[in-house]
Amino acid sequence: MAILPIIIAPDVRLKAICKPVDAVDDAVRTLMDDMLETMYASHGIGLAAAQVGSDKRVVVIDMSKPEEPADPLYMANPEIIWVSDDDAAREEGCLSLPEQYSEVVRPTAIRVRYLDRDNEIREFEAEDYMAVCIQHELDHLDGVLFVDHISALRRNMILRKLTKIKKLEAEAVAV
Ligand code: GNR
Ligand code: NI
Repeated sequence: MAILPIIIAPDVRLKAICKPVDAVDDAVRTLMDDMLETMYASHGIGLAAAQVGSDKRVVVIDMSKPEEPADPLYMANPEIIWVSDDDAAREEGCLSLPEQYSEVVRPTAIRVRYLDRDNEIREFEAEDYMAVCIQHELDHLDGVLFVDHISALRRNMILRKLTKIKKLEAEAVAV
């Protein structure tokens, strides 16, 4: 397993439409394992392949609490096949937008279909925070970040802040 660098926005690699996997084979399982290790190392609850520079439609999620045993969920080619009529606003963060948070309005419940780590088709219904996390991760596969769901004013404020931090960090490395 390996911890991979997480791409920080703004970055064109976070805007790409990712490609479906043909099947969950050993190469995809290695990607999933590396993503999970990277996610745990960053204390995230989900990670999409695009965030570590892959163009695959692959997501990992673990919403277990720190004191609970790990409960990893591995998804390839996930699709949302049903959403509830009711929406709710919840605060979101993103490992690719460090220390930036905004309320995002999304359906409160969803049904998702995907290929699991053993290449088996599975589906289940999720609500509340799990539904938020799945929708957030699936957005990444289509180049969508949580800031794309908020006002342009607030989005640009966050992206400008990150651009500034990146510039300062690049200068610090250059010295
Ligand atoms: O770790 C994460 N926390 C989080 C909190 C609220 C809503 C979504 C998320 S996902 C995020 C990790 C991440 O960036 N996944 O793409
Ligand atoms: Ni994210």
